Amino acid sequence: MGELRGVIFDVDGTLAETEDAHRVAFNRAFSELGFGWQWGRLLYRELLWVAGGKERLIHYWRTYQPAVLEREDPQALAARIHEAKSRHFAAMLEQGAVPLRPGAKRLLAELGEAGIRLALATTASRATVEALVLADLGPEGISRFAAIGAGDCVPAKKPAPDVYRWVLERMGLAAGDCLAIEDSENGLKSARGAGLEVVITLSTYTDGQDFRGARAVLSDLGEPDHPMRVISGSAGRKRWVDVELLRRWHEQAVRSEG
Ligand code: XBP
Ligand code: MG
Repeated sequence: MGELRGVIFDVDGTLAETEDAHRVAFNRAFSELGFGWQWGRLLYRELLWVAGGKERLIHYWRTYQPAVLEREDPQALAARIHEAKSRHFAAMLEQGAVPLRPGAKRLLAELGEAGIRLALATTASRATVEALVLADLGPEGISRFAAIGAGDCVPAKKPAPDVYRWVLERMGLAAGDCLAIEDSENGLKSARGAGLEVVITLSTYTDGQDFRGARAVLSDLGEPDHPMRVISGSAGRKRWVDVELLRRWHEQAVRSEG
């Protein structure tokens, strides 16, 4: 475990507060395809424990609409609805409905300038990720990431460690040379399972989850004019996350590893 050489960002809830847009996109897909289902915020908070939009649909039918499983092939129906949902989500992004969270754009730029490799590790589908990066980071955005682990690139989604292991392998880096930034308990478990130190930025749907094992839990990455709140861990006098603070947290991890 040496110097900090890579930072791996989760997408939904971390780079941007996307989940309510995903929820609305699911509801628009249900209406478009003639299904009477509508997911409210309370139900969606529960359904979000299942990572992956297609897996989430099948979980919903198993739990709340078992009759659907008797008359439809769940995989085929989930794929059909997810295609429509992803279209609605992309349309919302194009309208600028989902900006990056405080500090995300700034920190990505600072890390790039410091020569620290960037990657994304998400259970969202590749199409979803590409639409978000294009909308919020522009046409060159995708090329800034050394690796993008998304959706079905691994068989087991978060909280399984697979997507983080997949990304580390493609970055050509060891877990001990990197940090992960996440928003959810599932994401924390996934990254820790891959041996990564994790910094949590709480999001709308993940406050109150169990973040034991995180190096720090923050309200967000912060900006000079939008100081972060430190919920657990120590940021010293820092009021926003910058390269120096990430290096400090990484060094603390190196020292605690012995
Ligand atoms: C969050 C998810 C995703 C999104 C929906 O991913 O679990 O499934 O909710 O996106 P992460 P898709 O926090 O790991 O970025 O419908 O494309 O899966
Ligand atoms: Mg997330």
